[in-house]
Amino acid sequence: MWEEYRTLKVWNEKLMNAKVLIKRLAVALLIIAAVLGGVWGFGMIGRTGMPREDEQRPIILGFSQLGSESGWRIGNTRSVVKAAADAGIQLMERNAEQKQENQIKALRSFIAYQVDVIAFSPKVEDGWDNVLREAKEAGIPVICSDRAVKVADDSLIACFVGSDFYDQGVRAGKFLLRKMEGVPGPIRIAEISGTVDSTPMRDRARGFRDMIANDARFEIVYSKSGDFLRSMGKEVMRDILSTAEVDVLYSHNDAMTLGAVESIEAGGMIPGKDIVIITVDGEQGAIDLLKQGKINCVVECTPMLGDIIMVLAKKLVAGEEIPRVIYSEETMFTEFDDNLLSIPPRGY
Ligand code: GYE
Repeated sequence: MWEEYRTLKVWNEKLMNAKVLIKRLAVALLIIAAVLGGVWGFGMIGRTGMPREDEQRPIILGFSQLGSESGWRIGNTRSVVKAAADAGIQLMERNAEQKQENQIKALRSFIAYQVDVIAFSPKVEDGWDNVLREAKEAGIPVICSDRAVKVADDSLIACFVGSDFYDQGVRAGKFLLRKMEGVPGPIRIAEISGTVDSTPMRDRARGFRDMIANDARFEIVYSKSGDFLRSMGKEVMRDILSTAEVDVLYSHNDAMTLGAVESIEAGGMIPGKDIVIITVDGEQGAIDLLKQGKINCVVECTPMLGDIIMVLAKKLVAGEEIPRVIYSEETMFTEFDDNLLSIPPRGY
């Protein structure tokens, strides 16, 4: 019986020691959790749990691309992907196939993943307030690249980087004024506009109209959206030729213009001669037609925004000040240029 008692006593002691050990372990774990919680609270660790200031962990950039509707868009995506690789930035790229709801989903997935920065090309200007507020609440800065948004609170966006679309419209108008010097009116214009409610569509239309507004010879007799698609450009031009007499085509992007030229030729007319053609973007296909005299003016809009986006992303993560708006340097190519044939390859 003593023996049993001693054994029991030994087991009891062992049990007690084990209990003490477990308690100590629990306390230690609690302390570690508290310390980690504190560190997290003060943001000393990046959103993916690794020390952000530790160069080991690359910046994570969530990029929502709106689609692949034109050579311009494909060139833009390629520019962002290459620039991220060159800058050592980890890129999460989502293609929204032209749907705003897909872009909103993509932005929400970036917020859930806790990326360091978001950049996106908003298909249209309106309808972003809620998701951008969520990004702000998550402490994730957002760059608008290529197209802009209209939001109630400007602080939801860190900056806009892209083209001055209004100025592109103005330059298109300036070319037309020069082209039509001494030509009696009426001069009937057809416009194939871009994606409805997108910044390039709104501002290219406004800049062009403001430039020709004071010249009574000009009349816009037809205007319809081709959604920046070649197929739609072809279709809308067919409709123009069957419904209106026009002297000038103002097309908001080269993809639609290439489609429109097909319809003009199919209609037995000579593009660039029977109908003066003004287009925007500067894709290789349009420059080639300009060199052939089938297009009269190409207003440049560069898709090469990748490098500047990476510079801005690094500055934002470092907490540095950045400009609210950064416009690309751009030019235009017209039939009046002497060196048309020596325009170097466009790369998109
Ligand atoms: O002009 C067009 C593309 O947002 C500037 O979108 C861009 C426009 C570009 O589909 O080709």
